[in-house]
Amino acid sequence: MSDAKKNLLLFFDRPSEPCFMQKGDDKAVFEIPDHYYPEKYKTLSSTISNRFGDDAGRTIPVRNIALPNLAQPMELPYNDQFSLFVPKHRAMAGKLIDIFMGMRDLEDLQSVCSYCQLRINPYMFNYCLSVAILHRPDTKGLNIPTFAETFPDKFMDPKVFRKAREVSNVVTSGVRMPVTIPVNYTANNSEPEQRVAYFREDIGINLHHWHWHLVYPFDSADRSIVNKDRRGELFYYMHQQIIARYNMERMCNGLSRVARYQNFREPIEEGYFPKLDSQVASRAWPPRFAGTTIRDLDRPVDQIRADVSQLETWRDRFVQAVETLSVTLANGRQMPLDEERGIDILGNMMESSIISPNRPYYGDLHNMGHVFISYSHDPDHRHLEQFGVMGDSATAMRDPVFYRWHSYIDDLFQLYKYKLNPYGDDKLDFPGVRVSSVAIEGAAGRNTLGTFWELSTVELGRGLDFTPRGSVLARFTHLQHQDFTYVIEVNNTSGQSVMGTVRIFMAPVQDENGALLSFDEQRRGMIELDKFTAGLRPGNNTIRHRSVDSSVTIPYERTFRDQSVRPGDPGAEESAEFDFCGCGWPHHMLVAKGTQQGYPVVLFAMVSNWAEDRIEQDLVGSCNDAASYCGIRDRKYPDRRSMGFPFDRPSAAQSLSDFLRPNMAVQNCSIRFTDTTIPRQQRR
Ligand code: CUO
Repeated sequence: MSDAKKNLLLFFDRPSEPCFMQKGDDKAVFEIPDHYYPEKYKTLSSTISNRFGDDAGRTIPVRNIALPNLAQPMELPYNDQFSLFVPKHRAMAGKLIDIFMGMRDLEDLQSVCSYCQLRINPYMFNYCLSVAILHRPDTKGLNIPTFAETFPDKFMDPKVFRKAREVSNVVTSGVRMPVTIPVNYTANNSEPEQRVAYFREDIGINLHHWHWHLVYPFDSADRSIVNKDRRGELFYYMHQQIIARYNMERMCNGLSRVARYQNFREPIEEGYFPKLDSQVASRAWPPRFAGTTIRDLDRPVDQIRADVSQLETWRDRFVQAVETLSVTLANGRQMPLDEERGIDILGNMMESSIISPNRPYYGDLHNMGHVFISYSHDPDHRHLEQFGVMGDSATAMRDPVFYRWHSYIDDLFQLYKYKLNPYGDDKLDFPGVRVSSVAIEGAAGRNTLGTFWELSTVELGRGLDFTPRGSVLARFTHLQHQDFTYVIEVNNTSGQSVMGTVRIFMAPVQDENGALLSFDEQRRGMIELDKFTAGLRPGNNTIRHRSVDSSVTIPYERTFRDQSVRPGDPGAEESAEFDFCGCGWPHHMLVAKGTQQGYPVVLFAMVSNWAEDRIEQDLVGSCNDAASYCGIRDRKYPDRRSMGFPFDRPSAAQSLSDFLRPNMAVQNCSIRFTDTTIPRQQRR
């Protein structure tokens, strides 16, 4: 790999330290042209380069180029928070992404990065550089560090960093002492919502969400970066699945399913106190008190002036489009919402991006909802406070209100789904293919899933600017489940070999009061666990498929990967697995927690006709093992059916067994939780 390419990664190392200081394990120093030094360092520039250059492991000469106009991205103060949901920030980031995308080669990109790194808000700089690396042809295969490594402050209790400072000089047998992140540190048991804090505050879940929004950005002059295959539908589906998962998690913990945030004039019941510090802003993230109502925003610093009534107007227009199955375009013409494209168009309208239809009319409902909620503690900036965790895709999922908001957003999408005709046999059945049973085998016993707490260790060294160089290990506890295998018995009576798509879902059986769920509620609570292709010989076939190969998740090692153990060069054969594909639900959260008595769930498997599902495309070199929620980079979504098929539409069936066709099977299972904590290393 060329040095210029590899050197780009140094910009992620100790992100708020200037790039003329030593970076990376080999103490590399960028030798920048004199006029790149910001004013405050200028008089010192020769001293600086001597000071950091003398014992540098290597120096990287930076090309002197004619710099582009950076005025717009530089408007965001260096120490402020950065939010993709804030329109002004979005526009600035879009501009900077375009600048990075437009650099004619890697040397020029490196040069403009070195200039920007010294001036531009570190969060925004990192976001834009990540998007550019993901989308430039000449940076393909470059493996950007996970966000938790670069900015661990967005994911962890700040006490960790104080302790990290303390222990960073204490070395035991060559390894620093790990710092332990406490469990359940944001509230005590008087707050019922705390029972699902392990889900909301899971580092892997928050990384997934951040990554998803990184892979699907909404602003750029280069439409191809935004206009990805079925992007709007994926926005709907990935967030719908988050809600389905959260609801099951809540019911496992004796809580009701999440209540929607649908009346913008009413207070939000619960508060949230994030207990996170921003290292860049040197500030604590603001809390939201219980009973807070969103108010009209007037924050000149963020160029935001918006009334709550605007949200209502946008909502009404969205609903009107759904009711009439038609979108009013800017030129006054109507665009129908048909079965093929409808949900995708609505998804783009709701999330709102440069590919949304008639943005001035349909507005920016989802993003501005995040903005209103995240400024509800200081809507007119009189207290000079920045936005709360709902304003940042890396932290939003920590807050209970995230789920209230997205539950409402999901309801608006469901209004549309209820307008569609139920699937008929022609779509559901696969004549000649009969699924006689589905079962789970694993250490917890047949048709039982075992869950427990696991104690893991992550490396934070790269993101901690204040510690002496080297490794800082943080130890934290998260949910985990025992590996298991799906066993599906299929009879192929067609007389010839065929290919099938196996679709596996899981849903709750009872509601929060112990009553059986109606089929419609159960359908909406279906959680996708896996989807894969299987060849079926004539006669009986036993399909065995391991849980660790789920199309929904990425392996634990990828969520929390340590770059230093990466094999080979990016793009090289041996490192293909390790290459950048950080989007994907974290595998340790595949299964809900369950209960100690055993939480009843139903497992569903169907085999659909692959000849009708398939998308012809070359997947070589792509990262495609977590496609269900993330799609595949630069490729089409690898399934022709609607996302969530066959449960994305209402059905006339009264129960799941009514719904079943011969190519489907169900199995009652239970999730049994054991309240023990097992160190990850011991399990391997
Ligand atoms: Cu992912 Cu609201 O879209 O946070």
